[in-house]
Amino acid sequence: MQMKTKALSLLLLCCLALPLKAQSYQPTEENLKARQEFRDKKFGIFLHWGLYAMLATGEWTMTNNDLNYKEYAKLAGGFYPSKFDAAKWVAAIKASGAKYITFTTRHHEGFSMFDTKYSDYNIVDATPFKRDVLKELADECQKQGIGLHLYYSHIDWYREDAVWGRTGRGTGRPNPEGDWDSYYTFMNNQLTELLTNYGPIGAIWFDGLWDQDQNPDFDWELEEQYALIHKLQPSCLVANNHHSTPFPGEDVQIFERDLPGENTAGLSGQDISSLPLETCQTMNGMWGYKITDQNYKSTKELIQYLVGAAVKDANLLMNIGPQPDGELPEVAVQRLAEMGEWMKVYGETIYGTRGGCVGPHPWGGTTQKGNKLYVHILDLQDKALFLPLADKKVKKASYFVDGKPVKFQKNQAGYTLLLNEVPTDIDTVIELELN
Ligand code: H79
Repeated sequence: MQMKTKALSLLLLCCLALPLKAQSYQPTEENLKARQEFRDKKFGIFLHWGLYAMLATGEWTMTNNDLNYKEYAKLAGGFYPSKFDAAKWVAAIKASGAKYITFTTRHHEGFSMFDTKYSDYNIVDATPFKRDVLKELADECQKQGIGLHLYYSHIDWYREDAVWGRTGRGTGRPNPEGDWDSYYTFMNNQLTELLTNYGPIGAIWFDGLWDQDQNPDFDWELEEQYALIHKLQPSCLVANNHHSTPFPGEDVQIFERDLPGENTAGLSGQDISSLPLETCQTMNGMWGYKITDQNYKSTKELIQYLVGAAVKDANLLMNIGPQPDGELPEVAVQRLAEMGEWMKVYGETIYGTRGGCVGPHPWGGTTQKGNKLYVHILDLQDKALFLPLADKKVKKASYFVDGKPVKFQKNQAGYTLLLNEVPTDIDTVIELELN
């Protein structure tokens, strides 16, 4: 009997403690401010760069081809990206109108693209290049006024202390069990370096948690790790690409290869939270440099994807895989420039906005800033466009690009815009002034 009571009270305690623990994260004022600033930025560029660039078949080559970890590591001895120029990268990215760069400091291959004390398997100690590319990038970002976010993999196909999950099982390491305490300490040591030596970091972007999807009880000890990040830089946002709704301690919800609410890639069935949203997407079909992949999305597709994200209240993090010689692919640089031309004209209808009161539709959607509602028409085979704005009063409607008036009619259900012609632009933006 006593045993039973004891067990019951223990159960009760657990039930009480669980939600308490889940609610323990209270973002600071600085963090909340950083979230709003992040939302305002709307557009970032993702850079996937590591030793895998040399093999030119994407960042998953090591596990996909079961490459031996000791053989793979020899790539480092030949890594000399002679054309790397952080100033050139940052300038090309800035020209696109992107407001931040997310850089892979250490991807699943396990190679650190920064100067770290905690492993010699890094770009300074293991390559003839010997330069801390992250430091050069961070300094340039500061100089040219663009944010820097850091991708950090939770999994590692090289380290012997990393616990095996679904991937990286064929790289020849001796022990599937790894040594979690050792690996966890290593990660936190590196995170401390990243948040100490490179100036203000906008976000830490984790990836790899899905690798333990067959072992749902695996304890990644995230809350302590997240707390460390928030302690070191309170305004640094924590994001984790775990393909689930956010966990306590996270400040951003990530989507991979799909806009929130869509799931064409099969990674995004999760509910949408109230946190700032970010969708990452590839500019061709691969994250890391892939020599045979010239299948770049057109500038029109890229702009429409960015607008599609904005009307869904999400940021777009568009990826580029730099080449092994240190340059950004020429096609990517061209796309950046063309997106930038568009953003110079239309940026006002994107930056600093939130998803508008008319939600996403097959024809497009809206963004909103104060009493301005921007109607983004991406695909409409009609001159009339109905907007369900029954509870709003539209004072004025005009083409954003030249200010020319747009006629409109009101009925009980809302407003119908009467355009001069069927829209053919990448994005025909109509600015509505609401009362
Ligand atoms: O860094 C880029 C990719 O290398 C990494 N995330 C982006 C940003 C990534 N690659 N693939 N994925 C993420 C998708 C993961 C797919 C999964 Fe699975 C399908 C995870 C769980 C099911 C692959 C198959 C891993 C486990 C099973």
